[in-house]
Amino acid sequence: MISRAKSDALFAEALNCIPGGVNSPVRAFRAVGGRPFFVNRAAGCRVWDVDGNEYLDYVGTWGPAILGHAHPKIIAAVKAAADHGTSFGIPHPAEVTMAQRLCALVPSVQKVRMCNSGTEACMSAIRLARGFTRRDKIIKFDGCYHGHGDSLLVRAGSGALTFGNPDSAGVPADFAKLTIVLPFNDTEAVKAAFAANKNEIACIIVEPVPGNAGLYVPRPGYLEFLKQITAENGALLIFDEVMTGFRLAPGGAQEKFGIRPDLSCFGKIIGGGLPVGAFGGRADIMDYLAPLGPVYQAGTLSGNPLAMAAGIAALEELTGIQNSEFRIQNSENAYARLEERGAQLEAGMKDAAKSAGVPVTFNRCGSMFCGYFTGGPVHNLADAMKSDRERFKKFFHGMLEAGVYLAPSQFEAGFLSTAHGEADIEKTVNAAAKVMKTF
Ligand code: HOZ
Repeated sequence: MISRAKSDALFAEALNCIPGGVNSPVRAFRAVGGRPFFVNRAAGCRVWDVDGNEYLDYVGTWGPAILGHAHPKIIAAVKAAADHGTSFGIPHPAEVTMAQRLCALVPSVQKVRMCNSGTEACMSAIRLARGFTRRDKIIKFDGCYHGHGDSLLVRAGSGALTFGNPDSAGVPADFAKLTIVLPFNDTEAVKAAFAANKNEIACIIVEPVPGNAGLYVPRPGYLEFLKQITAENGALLIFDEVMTGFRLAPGGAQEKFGIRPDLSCFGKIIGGGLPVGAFGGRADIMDYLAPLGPVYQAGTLSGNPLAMAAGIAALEELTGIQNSEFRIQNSENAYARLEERGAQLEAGMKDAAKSAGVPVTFNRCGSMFCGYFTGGPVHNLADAMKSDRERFKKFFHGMLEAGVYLAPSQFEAGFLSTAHGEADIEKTVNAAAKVMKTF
């Protein structure tokens, strides 16, 4: 067993002054047992804990670290921005640059507003959809997680699901009543909901590739269907691309699948590791926001100069975007590299499971992935729940002992970065094969 004495001592202190010892529930390791390690530093695809142990990291700060940790261009951009001040609450040029880049990269985004987290982005997009349509009800999908806003913490994924509180205490029943929850990938359920709630549904919010109950992908035609049925019923389609944005393609899942939602929510990658969120879409809808329109939304730190600098540097490095014109770097196309590593990981994990005789369904979309300990396909939350979570716990701890850090819950996606090399994936797959052979 590797020693984590310093981490354990810090966690004991943390428990006295932070609820559960953590600032976000999944980090507490409660779904897998044991105690979290405390990180000292991170670089590329590796993190080091305060005891000096090294881990290959597949959490990537839950998605933002697509270029690996502490990317030199991002660090330099943040340092340079900090020299000019850390927050202004007054418009500054980097906000315009960021907005121009988001509009240039994401096909459906004509106007965009920055905020401070993915949660804020989704809350704000929902309010905007309700204000624009003058309707109150919304549709979300079982196991999708759109941050911790009241209307959205209903049958939610991520930590809410991990800890068995998909309907959080503290959300008034009257709010929850306005949220219609349906199974993902089921067209009939959506048709029935629109038929039963004529002219009452403001929007559908969906993670186009749900990554908060592990990872599963939309069936062919499903996202097109959502676009069509919302349009036919005067409702809006909101893509929550907090995870998938700039990850599955420069223009996110909407580019990959060729769909134009009415509104989209972003976070993670566009902050380059600093706290950030954004929501954007059709200009006529976005212009409903204050100060132009009647829907209020605001934030002291929105468009923060450090977050803008980090995010712009990340987007430039990842996509090659320059000014409002951009090019995808052909020589070292980051997305091709991510796909290559993803395919290597998928093939290796499937082989490892097969040779150990362990039923595993390995879902992957580009650089996002999840292995479920079940033999059957996983298309929705009900399928995901069939995974053997006792096996996942064993697997998680076995991998951690081998120096590979996976998300400490079955119901989170794994993330690859451009810093993961062939040898790193090979090491991971070999470790997985060894761990599974002990089952
Ligand atoms: N909600 C995040 C995963 N889907 C977890 C964030 C964190 O713990 O940092």
